[in-house]
Amino acid sequence: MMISTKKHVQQLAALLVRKKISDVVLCPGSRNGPLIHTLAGCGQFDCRVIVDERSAGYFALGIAVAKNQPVVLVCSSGTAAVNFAPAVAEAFYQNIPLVVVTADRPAYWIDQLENQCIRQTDLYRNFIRQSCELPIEESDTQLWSGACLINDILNTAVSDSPGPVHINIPLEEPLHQTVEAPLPDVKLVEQTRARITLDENALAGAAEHINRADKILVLAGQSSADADLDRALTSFAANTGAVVAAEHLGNRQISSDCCCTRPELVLGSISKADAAVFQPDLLITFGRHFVSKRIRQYLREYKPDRHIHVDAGGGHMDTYQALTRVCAMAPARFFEQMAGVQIKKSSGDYARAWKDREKTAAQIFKSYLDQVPFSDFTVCADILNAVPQDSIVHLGNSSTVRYAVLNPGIPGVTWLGNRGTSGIDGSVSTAVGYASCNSKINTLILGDLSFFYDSNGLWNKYLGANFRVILINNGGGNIFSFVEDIAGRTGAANQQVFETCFFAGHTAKARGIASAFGLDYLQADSGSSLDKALEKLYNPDRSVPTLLEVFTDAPTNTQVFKGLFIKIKNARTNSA
Ligand SMILES: Cc1ncc(C[n+]2csc(CCOP(=O)(O)OP(=O)(O)O)c2C)c(N)n1
Repeated sequence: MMISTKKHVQQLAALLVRKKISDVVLCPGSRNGPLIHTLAGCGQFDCRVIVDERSAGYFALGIAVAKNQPVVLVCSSGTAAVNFAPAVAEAFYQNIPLVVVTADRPAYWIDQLENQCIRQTDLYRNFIRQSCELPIEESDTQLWSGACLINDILNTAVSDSPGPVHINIPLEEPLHQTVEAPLPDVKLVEQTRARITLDENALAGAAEHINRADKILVLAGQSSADADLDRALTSFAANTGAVVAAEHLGNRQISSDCCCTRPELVLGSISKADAAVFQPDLLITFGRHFVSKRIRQYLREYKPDRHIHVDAGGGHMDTYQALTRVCAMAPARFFEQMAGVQIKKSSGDYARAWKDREKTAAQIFKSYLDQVPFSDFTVCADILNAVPQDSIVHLGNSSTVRYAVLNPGIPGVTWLGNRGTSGIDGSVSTAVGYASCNSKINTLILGDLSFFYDSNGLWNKYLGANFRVILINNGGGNIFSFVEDIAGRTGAANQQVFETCFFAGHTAKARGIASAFGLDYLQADSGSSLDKALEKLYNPDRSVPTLLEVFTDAPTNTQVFKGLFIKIKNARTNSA
């Protein structure tokens, strides 16, 4: 095997192998030559190459989510490293392990008018789990120190509470000297993972809180599939009468008797008169972000007496300004233990209230859907009706994800989205990275600004026949028309500012981009053309990645979206 002569780089590669981290995304450059020579040359890594670093970062994130394993991300110096920042931030807020490796000039050349050279030390300091800088000298002491730093940082990346880590490597010329040699034997520091459980006292305390609460609400934030967690959660809810509210991105597969999968519909129906019915005595949360803004507003106003947040990393997430306890353990372990404690039998009234309300709101949703004109709302429902079971759906930020969570779930579907920071800059790249790791159908649904922003995500060799993009082109950022303060105030005061500076109206179409990057192109602009296009899109014989562009009318979309919640709320007021 041919590897770089740089010894710190050799050690890094050797330790990655020892830690079983084998997925790599390389971005071309010269300063990172030693890394490229070694990682691509030693034959022990699965290397992909992506030119655009912003896209590469998100692509790597998609692989890390798909494989539930750390992915190494390598770039040259300068703005190349800065372009990783959005994906690093997303990884930080979603607890996704990325091992970011940036090549750098030696410290003495920084700010000395050297080319492609910026201050890279601690570049991601506000959203990185751990950072280090390897020594430049190759003495035994410096190699020992380098190995210690790498062991420490890789152990963080593979811990039970993972996240992105950054290794900055100053490299002196010559950069491209290679040697035919195996990776070196290197000092390995292993890590023992402990299984954290609650002791008897903590269990008795928790049982007491549960027994004191008549109304227990569990909020399952964005998470990945976990059968152990689902089992434990189902028995916990059955024993305690708790209701579990889980949006699609929560990826929970639990009994529908206790699970409310469309909490946004329930929240949209709550009025002042019946608000107290849904107020929990005890709130238990786990997972990451919730899409629903209504749930945050509601729980901040109607606070629970107690709020327990369960998080392996022990994060203090006081989202509802009512946090009373943090349980630093895996949610599956927490609910397994909770399901085993002595708990008084619940009446089940609270869970029934949520489920009944969800049922009524779902009926209103359905009849509304049948009445309203072709719009993003009907398009999203049609798409989700057509999505194959047991496939992957990637939701773009902005209105797509909001429409999606109003719809029923789909059996066997895994739901994904960059909700860590809700950026519109990496949805395509993340979905392409994820899709490159499996053979299931992967559908990315997103808006036009999000699509054009990250269309470079299609510029790589890893697009497979399993990849489908559905671009809902409403000519701008339609979401801003839903925000009363923006559309209502700015729009009324200065329509032109709204149209150009918020909505960012445009007439771009995606056909040319599809052809540039080798995707088949379909389009639709009505209910019937959409049905036909969806049939073609999901035809089992389809053997090329395909983009379906659906054209809708922004003012109609806004009217239809706002009308739904008026309908749901009015139905309650009329029946109260
Ligand atoms: C990187 C980044 N820049 C800006 C924003 C602010 N933002 C949120 S939604 C949005 C508009 C998105 O428009 P589009 O993708 O067309 O979806 P639509 O609103 O039409 O559903 C913008 C600019 C963001 N979330 N992320």
